[in-house]
Amino acid sequence: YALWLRYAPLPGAARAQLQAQARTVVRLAPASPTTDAAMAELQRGLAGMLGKAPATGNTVADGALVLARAADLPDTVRSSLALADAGTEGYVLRRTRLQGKNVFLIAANSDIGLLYGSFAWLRAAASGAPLESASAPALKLRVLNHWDNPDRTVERGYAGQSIWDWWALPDIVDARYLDYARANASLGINGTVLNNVNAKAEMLSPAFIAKAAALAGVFRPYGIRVYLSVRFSTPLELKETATADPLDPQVRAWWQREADEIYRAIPDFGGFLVKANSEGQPGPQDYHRTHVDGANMLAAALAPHNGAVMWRAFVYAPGGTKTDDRAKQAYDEFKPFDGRFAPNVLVQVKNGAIDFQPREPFHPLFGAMPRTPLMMEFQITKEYLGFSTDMAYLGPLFQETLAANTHHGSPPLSVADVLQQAPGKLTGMAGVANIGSDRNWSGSHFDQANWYAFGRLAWNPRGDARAIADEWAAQTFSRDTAVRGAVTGMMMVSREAVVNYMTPLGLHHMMGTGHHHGPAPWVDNLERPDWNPVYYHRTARDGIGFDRTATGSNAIAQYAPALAAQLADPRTTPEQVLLWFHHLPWDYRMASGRTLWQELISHYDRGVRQARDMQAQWAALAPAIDARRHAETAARLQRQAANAQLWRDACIAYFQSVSGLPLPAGVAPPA
Ligand code: GCW
Repeated sequence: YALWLRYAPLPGAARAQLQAQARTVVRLAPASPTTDAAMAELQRGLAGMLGKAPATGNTVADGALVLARAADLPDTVRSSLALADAGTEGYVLRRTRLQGKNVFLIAANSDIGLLYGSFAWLRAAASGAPLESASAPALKLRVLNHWDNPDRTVERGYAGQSIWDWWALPDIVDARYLDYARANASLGINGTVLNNVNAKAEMLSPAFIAKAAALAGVFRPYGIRVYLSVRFSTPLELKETATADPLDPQVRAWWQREADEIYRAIPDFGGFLVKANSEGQPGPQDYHRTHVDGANMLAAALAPHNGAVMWRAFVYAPGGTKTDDRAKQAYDEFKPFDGRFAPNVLVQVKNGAIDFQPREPFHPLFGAMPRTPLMMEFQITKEYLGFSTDMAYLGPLFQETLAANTHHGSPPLSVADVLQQAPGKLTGMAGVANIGSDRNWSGSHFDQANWYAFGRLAWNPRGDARAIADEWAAQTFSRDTAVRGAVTGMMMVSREAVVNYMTPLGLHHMMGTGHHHGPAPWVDNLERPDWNPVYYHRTARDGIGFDRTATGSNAIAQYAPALAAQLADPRTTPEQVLLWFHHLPWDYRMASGRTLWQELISHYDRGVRQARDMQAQWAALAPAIDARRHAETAARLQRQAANAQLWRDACIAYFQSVSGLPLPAGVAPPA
């Protein structure tokens, strides 16, 4: 339950060292709900790590840990800190002399900076990192997207029910909401969309706004703003208007009134997230209007209150007939509107033009809309990566996407650069939450790391997945080098293992229909062609893979010319996405010298071995991990090893059933 905020007792030497840095905790900044929260967290953390909470006060003494805003410091100290770089949310952690005393200073320009600085100081103390540092977030909106429904079910949630107890709110406010706020603030997450993008009109009823306002009250001291997903046809469904046409004056007036009402209840309300004209959701196209018409109407309603619209680019046509390749639709629909969205609109682009697969190439919209703020949407919940049963640490997946070279711009921009591209404009990153009512919050202990990694990378999209895993493991399991090293090692392999045993070499969308767990590459009879796995892998007698070059759907043309040229040729296409872009014969020669068929089998086999290795590595950690968390993880790893084998055997048997190929020499048939 404690997540990474366990504040476990430190070993002797480290304890003495830390004690010397925090003999007392002194607040020079004025009291406020946010600095109260910082003081409380420092007290809690130090009590845990040192065995005893230090005294607090406002007198500077040697060995004090001091919380101070720029305005609270003498000029000489202030000017030595380079606080300008900290901006409105960053912090500086520095040993210094203050009023003639040796102190450790947590300094910032704002109260929220002090809270973030306090969490950073505690993180460093708990994980044994250097206490001195300075940091500021690279993106403005760092937001969780809950896919939580008013009935407390969670779409693609694997951690129990929604943590929002809608029925009890607003009168009964669960203490857990405060821990939720602490955990998010510890990472710098500063927004939360409370409800599912497949939104219900009732979310905008006065009753729900009051519930959202109660949550906003808990989150406010922690710098977290509340947002809501809205259903585009809300006024029509609530029978307040005769249409939901975004250019209809009555509809526009309704949204304006609605926004005003929300802001009366929640003065710092963040804004709206919208899924429109996608998977059957209503939207402006129902009225022959555009995404721009729809987004800008909502933006106009929110603008007087400084609210933002996050308009999703995850769209695909009903019937699957609009284009020959679902991967192309978002680009086709949005690229022409570059520069036409209101300044308080961000276009939220899903990671992957298909759908949060274990591996997808980065979305071609990144870099293609230089005049529009684009927001990244990652999925933290593991819809396609084995739910919360299989271990898959997503840090490497997020990092791979953020670091990808778009080949747009000069010098060429990475995806992370694109997210930061629009100076003075809104920037952001969203993560579809994996949080639920389970005692461990995320369905499994290791899934907590995915929430953690998302938050750390939303703060710094250039962060390193391994360093983040190590830092998480140190706080969550043990500071011991061998233990955290072993845990980090497993984590760093886990996502690639999943790719290997599910969808290696660029294969995608072969998961079981509807639930998306387990293999179902053979499914070909769903009501929409682009829901069928066979649509994506195109296994045939002659070969396998989706031709997205000029001889096929030509989706590669949506990338910058230099990248498109590279992807046009299988020889210059990275093998890890080879079958995403090419349909190739079974005897195609891979870089290893093996045939494609052999290589495919070796990936599946490697995935199975990696899953078994993780199981063995975890078993060896038994003496170092508490029995309960060890057993709960061991059970999942055992299931994962079985799952990996099922995937391998099912996929290979299926490929054989179509290709007629025997297993290559030297490969033993499954036991
Ligand atoms: O493909 C999908 C998921 C849906 C989800 C949708 C989306 C919220 O399977 O469950 O709906 O993506 O991202 O809108």
